[in-house]
Amino acid sequence: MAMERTYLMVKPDAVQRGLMGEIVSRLERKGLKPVAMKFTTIPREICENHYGEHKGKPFYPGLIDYITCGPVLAMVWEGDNAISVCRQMMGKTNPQEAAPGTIRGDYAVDMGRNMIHGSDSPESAAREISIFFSPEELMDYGRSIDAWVYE
Ligand code: IDP
Ligand code: MG
Repeated sequence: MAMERTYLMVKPDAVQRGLMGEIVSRLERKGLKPVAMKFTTIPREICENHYGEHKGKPFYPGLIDYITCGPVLAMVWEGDNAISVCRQMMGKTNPQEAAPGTIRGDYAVDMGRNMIHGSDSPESAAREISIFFSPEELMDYGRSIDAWVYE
């Protein structure tokens, strides 16, 4: 098994639309384990750091405005191959191309209002987790149900 941690973030549009619980619920029902959560409005400089790879792209200013416009739910989730499992649950970046059954496929229609962020590699997961959480905010605990989630 490849136990991984990934940084996920319910974006401001999903918070405003009352869909935080829906997203957390899907992740829980999948069998993933919550490691950290924080309801917070992201300062601009931190958002610019988080999305540094997109600096200079045409959508970048709008992206920073969007993500900093209101509270987000910053989260860390753990599971076997959690990074790719969560990317699959999110669906493609463009919600119009995201498959039904995915979060973006079921709830969004616009690339600039696509509900959720998820790390795309172990390197970006480690980087993003460290931007939003200190080590002591990451909960280390066991769950008896994991014997029924993993063989
Ligand atoms: P991802 O969120 O699926 O990893 P990225 O390519 O990393 O997609 O883009 C980061 C975020 O920037 C997207 O989730 C979306 O909110 C926004 N974004 C990307 N491309 C566009 C675009 O062409 N128009 C508007 N927003 C975009
Ligand atoms: Mg990305």
